[in-house]
Amino acid sequence: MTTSSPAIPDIFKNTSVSNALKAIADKVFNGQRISPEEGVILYKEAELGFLGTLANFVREKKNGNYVYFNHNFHVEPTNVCVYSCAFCSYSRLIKNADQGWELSVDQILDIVKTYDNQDVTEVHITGGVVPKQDLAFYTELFRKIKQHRPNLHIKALTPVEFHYIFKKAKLSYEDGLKTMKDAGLDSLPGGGAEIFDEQIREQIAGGKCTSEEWLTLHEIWQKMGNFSNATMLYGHIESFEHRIDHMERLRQLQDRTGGFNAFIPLKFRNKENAMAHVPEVSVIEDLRNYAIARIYLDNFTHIKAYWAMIGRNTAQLSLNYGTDDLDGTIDDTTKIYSMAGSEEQAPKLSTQQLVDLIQAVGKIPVQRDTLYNIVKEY
Ligand code: V47
Ligand code: SF4
Repeated sequence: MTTSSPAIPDIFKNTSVSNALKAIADKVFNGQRISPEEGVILYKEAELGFLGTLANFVREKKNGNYVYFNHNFHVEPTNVCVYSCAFCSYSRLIKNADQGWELSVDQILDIVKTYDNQDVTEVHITGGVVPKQDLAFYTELFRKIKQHRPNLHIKALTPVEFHYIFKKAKLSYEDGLKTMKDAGLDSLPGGGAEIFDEQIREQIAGGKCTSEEWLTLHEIWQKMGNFSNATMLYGHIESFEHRIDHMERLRQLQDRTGGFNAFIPLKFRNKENAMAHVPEVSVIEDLRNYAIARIYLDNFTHIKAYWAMIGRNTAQLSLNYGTDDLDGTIDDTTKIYSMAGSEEQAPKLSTQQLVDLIQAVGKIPVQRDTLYNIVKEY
């Protein structure tokens, strides 16, 4: 969907806006890509109103007034994990496995079957990393889900799990991903990206797949003709430069493949984890971050506000700061964010609640499937 280019709004001709910001606005309104240096200037200098105007312009060019959501549910096969990321409130170390859960293939299938009479289109499967949940486990699980419900889109696992599972199975990334796809895997969620800067990653998520490995796995998957999402964990010990570096690496990969559906900024929540002493950023910073992501990632069609993590009120506000997607109904099936201190302690929204929330800010609700095919416009 496209709209014609407007005249530069008067607020940007005002002398209180620096020449550097005016030059960035000029580029954005002319459909030109901004540089990493300009991205950092936006983080350091631009106020929220300025960013909102630019982000809205880009958003409307790409998605008009549409706001997308889907009917989905999550399955978290385990909250036990061989890793111990400092920001994670959810996982239990493998030595404390008795404090966690580890579902079997049949237990997961039973959860999937509880949705038999509901019009969900997607199951999102991800959780901790444990030796038992290996290649055989996931291929059996995907096959059984597809046998039971062939049209249910399986969005599952991240490079964190793939790297661990394929290494153990002595498979190359190519062969491993092909095996997963043959078993029924449809697309990849965006998790495990955290922050790509190697030094910060080592401090908050040391030991799991590297940034290079995360990007390589997505590149191979996408070059096989498939789609995936990308996330960025922000608002902890990273700098603005690190956020731009993260988005720059994604923008370059997207130029090569076009395989990312959506970018999902994830706000660091600080409850009951090893980084509880790090304060959370403000809602203003959340909105600025969404807007800069929308401006910077000119080759991503969708920016998702994941309401289970950010809370429905901030997610709703963000629709005027560049986001166009709210994820889905979720049905109270994820614990990752409630355990980390999200406002949403039992994340579940009905279609009507999502529709009302979107219409209240003057936008058009659109139910989609995982690949953004339109199911219904409201
Ligand atoms: O990689 C964990 C994040 C991610 C915390 O692709 C935390 O559609 C904030 O990737 N504070 C997993 N974030 C979830 C994820 C996701 C969620 C929704 C939709 C999609 C999609 C993907 O959750 C992890 C990590 O970055 N996370 N703990 C925390 N304390
Ligand atoms: Fe494990 Fe993922 Fe938590 Fe890290 S973020 S400890 S990989 S469950």
